[in-house]
Amino acid sequence: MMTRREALKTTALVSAAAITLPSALAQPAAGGAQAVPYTLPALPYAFDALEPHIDARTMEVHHDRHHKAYVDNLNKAVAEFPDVAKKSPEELVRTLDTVPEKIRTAVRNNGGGHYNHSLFWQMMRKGSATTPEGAFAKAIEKSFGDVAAFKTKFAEAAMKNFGSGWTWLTTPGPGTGTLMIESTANQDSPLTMAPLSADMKSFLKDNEVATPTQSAKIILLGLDTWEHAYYLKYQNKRADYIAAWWNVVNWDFVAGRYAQLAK
Ligand code: MN3
Repeated sequence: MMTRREALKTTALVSAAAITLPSALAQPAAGGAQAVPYTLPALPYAFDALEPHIDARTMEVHHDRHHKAYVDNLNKAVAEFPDVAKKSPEELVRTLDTVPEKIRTAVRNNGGGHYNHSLFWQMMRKGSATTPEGAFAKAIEKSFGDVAAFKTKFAEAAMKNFGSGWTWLTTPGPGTGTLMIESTANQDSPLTMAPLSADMKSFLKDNEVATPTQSAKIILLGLDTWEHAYYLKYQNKRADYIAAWWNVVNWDFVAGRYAQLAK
């Protein structure tokens, strides 16, 4: 139960956020709840759509509880920071350095969690397995030899990522035609740039080079290797989860992102 003082404080925070947010972002929430800047996207398929590879109970808990918690905690973190709340989840992780220090860790964890999961649901689909095609298939061949070799390397990286995190297929930027496999810890995003060292900052300044504010990297595919993504069905057998996950990868979505964003 909330005390009266807490309830007043919550109401005040929510009201302040609702007043200062641009109207386009004040999405009407169902059930008469207060509008918030970030909302949980619906799963693009039923909880049991990915059976038997990813079980319905895991999908339900993962989406309705874990992803929802990231969204709720992100909204709490930005409640008093309307300039931050204006940014899309992708902008948040691309420009994490500019987020006020007071809420940077909360945005890193929960903004990252919201963005990563919003992509992850779309990277899977119900139905028969497909294979990479078109320009994206050519890029896979150029970077890894063939699709089988890519899958082996990706699975190895996902197995090596100790603890909770994600493994990603990214490209350094549009037009490079290069693909990379990389892993991040927790809900960190490969789109977040490492902070520049003082030496690098002064080098850039001395050479009159503008300090880069965000990376040009693009995410094509991501695999959630947190135990909450597989423990109910696979327990400690992450390798089995990864092997099963290839059956539900939505290659059309991944190839579409490549064709649209990275060519
Ligand atoms: Mn997860």
